Amino acid sequence: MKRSYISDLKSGQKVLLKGWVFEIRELGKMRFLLLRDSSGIVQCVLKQGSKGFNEELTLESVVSIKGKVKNAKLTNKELTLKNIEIDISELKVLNKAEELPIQVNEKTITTGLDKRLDYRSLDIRKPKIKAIFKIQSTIINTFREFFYKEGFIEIQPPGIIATSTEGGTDLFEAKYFERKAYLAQSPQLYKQLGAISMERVFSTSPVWRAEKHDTSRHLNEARQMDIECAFYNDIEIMKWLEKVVQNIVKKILKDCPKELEILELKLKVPKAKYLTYKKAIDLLSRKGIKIKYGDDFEPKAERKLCFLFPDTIIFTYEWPSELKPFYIWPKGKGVSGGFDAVYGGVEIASGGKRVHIPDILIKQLKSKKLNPEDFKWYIDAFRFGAPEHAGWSIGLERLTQAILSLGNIREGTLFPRDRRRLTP
Ligand code: AMO
Repeated sequence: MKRSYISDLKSGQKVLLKGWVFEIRELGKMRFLLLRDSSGIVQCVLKQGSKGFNEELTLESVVSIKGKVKNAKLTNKELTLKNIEIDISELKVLNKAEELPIQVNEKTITTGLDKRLDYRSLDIRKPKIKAIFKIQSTIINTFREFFYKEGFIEIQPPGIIATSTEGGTDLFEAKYFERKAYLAQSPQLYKQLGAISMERVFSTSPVWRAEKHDTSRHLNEARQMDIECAFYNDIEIMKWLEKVVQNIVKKILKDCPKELEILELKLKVPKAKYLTYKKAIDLLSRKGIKIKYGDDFEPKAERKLCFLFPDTIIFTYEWPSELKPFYIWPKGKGVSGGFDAVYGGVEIASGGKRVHIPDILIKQLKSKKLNPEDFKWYIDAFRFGAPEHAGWSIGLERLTQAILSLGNIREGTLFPRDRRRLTP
């Protein structure tokens, strides 16, 4: 008999189901269990006399069930199919689960995040948690599809690098035969070389940052969704970010209504607001945030911007050069072609127009106290016909956090890596 999935069940069918035991209720001569597979949850009824009635059942055991689909009217099980149940003719325990260290079927999640992360493979069985990762999968897939359709080439940048890109202090060192190497902090330099040669490129890649932050917004391993585009400037490239984030939210609304319901979220396709860094500083100071020209945005300032412009991606552009990395184009008078984007209370992306002139690049590196010799391969690449170009990077976990209003970025990270956590 071919296996059926719970979401495909129709009344009257004889079916074989496989899945996990989500809930058990014993009522003397009847045993009710909720069976969960990747497509849903269904109530199954096991009557005395049916094959397998005497099997020892534990929560999360893997079972196979043969039975008939019957009409039913279930009211109280929000996640369970409401109009049908399974009359079991045979139940087999395929792999019995031991006593669970965390509860999978808790109605509201009360187990602490740390403990849940210790047993993450159980945690992600919870419909609420699985919903987060279904949506995250929709986010990254929509990003890919969007730029692929726009004629961008997906590139695979290296994960082991020789020099820092985002500042020297937060690199993880690795032994590379006789030399020292680092884990990539970003695909930055490589996507630029991709763009000056292939014009439009994108990538989705893990990045590693040895930042000592222990915050609800920082990870030591994150995933970035990057684009880089030749013949574009900072202003033009921001539009791509606006469009793709709007598309991502539209796609979630279309493809994940069940997940949004489970997460009790009402999403809106965001608008976009563009402010120069200077205007943003003026506005924030007028609204009571202690900030002056030359300051980075503290989390409080980012949250304030999001409060002032709800359901909006807020772009702040023309940041001071001193606050941006060496590869960001200097527009003059200390102003750069660098920008940030905040949404849902957090910074989700940053980017800008790049330096494509070797002499300016050398000057910028020196001004950031970096040694141009270390970047020779990169600088030299711009000597052989390099167009102006621009790009940006969205943090996947940050965007998940923003869209789903997650209090902690770890909630949107399958197996987070932070200062204290290297397993599971
Ligand atoms: P930046 O360092 O701002 O820029 O990173 C871009 C985006 O990546 C995410 N991100 C992080 N997410 C979680 N934990 C972290 N520690 C972390 N660090 C970064 C954020 C951030 O906005 N190369 C440039 C981008 C470019 O100019 O194209 C860069 O990496 O969402």
